[in-house]
Amino acid sequence: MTLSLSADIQPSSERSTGSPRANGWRGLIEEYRAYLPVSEKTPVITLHEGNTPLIPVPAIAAEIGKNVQVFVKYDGLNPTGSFKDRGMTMAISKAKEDGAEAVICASTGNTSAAAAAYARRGGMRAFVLIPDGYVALGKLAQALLYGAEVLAIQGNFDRALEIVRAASEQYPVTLVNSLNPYRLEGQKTAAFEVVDVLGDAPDWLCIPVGNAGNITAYWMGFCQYHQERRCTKLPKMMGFQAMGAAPMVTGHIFEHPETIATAIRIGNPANRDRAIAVQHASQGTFNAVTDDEILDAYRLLASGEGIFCEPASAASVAGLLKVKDQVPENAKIVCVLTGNGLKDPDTAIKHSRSQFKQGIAPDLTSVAQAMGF
Ligand code: AN7
Repeated sequence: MTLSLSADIQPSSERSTGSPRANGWRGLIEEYRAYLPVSEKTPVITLHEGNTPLIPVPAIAAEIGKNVQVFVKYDGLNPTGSFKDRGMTMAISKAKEDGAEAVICASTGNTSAAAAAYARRGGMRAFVLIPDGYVALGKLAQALLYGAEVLAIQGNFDRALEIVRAASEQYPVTLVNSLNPYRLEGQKTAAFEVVDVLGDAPDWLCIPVGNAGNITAYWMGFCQYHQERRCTKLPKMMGFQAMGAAPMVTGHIFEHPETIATAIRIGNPANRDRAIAVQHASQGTFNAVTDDEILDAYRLLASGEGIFCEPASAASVAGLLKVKDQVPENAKIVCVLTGNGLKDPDTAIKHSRSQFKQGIAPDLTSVAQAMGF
C-alpha cells in the first residue's frame, strides 16, 4: 500500500482559510494572514485566539418564533475570555514589529486583561488604566496576574481613555485601545469565522456596543469577505447598548454612564462616527436595553442554553428579544457573546435565581431531604 504524505506536509501558507485544519488552529494571524496587514517581518504574538464556536440557541429562537435560526458567536472562549484577544494579537504583534517596549490602554476590564497577556508574552510592559471600583473581579485578577501595571483612576472609562491617548503622545508607550487601527483588523476575523461556518453572512448580526469598535470591525470583516465573494450578502448590524450608557441610541454623550454591565459602561464612544456609518450602510439600528432585560437574557442563556456569558454580552440577546417583532420570517441571526461569564462571578451569584441551600448536615438523610426526596 502506498501512502501519500503530500497533504500532510503541504506548507501552511498553501492551505486555504475555512478548510479543515489538520495541524490545528494556529491563531488568527496565521489562519487569516492573507486578509491582514502583516508581513514576513511581523513577529506573531499569539495565544492561538479565534476559532470560537458558533452555537445554535434553540430556546432563544423559540421565544422569537417565525422559523428563525439563532446562533451565538461565543467569543468568551478566547484565551483571556473575551473578543479583545482578536484585536490584541494584531496590535501587540505590530507594536513589537515597530520596536515598542511598552503599551498602554484604558479599559472597563477585558481590554486590560488581553493587553496584559499579549504584551507580557511579547516581552513588553503593559500599563492599564481602569475606573476604580467598576471592573469585574475576574478581569482585575487577570490583569494583575499577567503582570500588568494596573492604575485605577477616580474617574470613568471615558476619562481614562482621554488620559491614555495623551500619554501615548507624550511618552514612549503604544496605545492599544481600538483607536489603534490594528485592533479592528484583528477583530474583523470574527466575521470571517461566522461566514466560514454558516457558508454565508447571517441576515442579522446582534452585538453589544460600548466604545463601538467591535461593531465597526465586524462590518469591515463582512464587507471584505463580500468583496472577495466569500459571502453573497451583508447582514443588518443591530447594535445594543445599556439604557444608562446609550450614546449611540440617544445621539448625545453620557457624562455619567451607569449599568450593571460594567464592560459597556461607556458614555463617549471613540468609534462613534464609524459606527454610525455602519448603521447607515447596513440599514441597522441602535437600541437600548435595561439592566433587568440584560439580566433576564443572561439567566436565559445560562439556564436555558448552558452558555455562561458576562452581562455586557447578554445585551445582544436581550436586544434581539426586545426587537423580535422586527425580525423577518426564516431569518438567520447571530448574536455576539463578547465575554465569558467567569469574568464576573459577583454578578452571577448576586443575580442567580437558583436555589442555594447552605449549612446542610453532612449525612444522606439531610441531603435527601434538601433534595426534596
Ligand atoms: C464583554 O475592555 O471597552 O463596542 O475596555 O468587554 O468594541 O467597545 C470592553 C468592551 C462588549 C463593547 N462586550 O465592545 C474594555 C472595553 C464586552 C466588552 C464590549 C466590551 P466595543
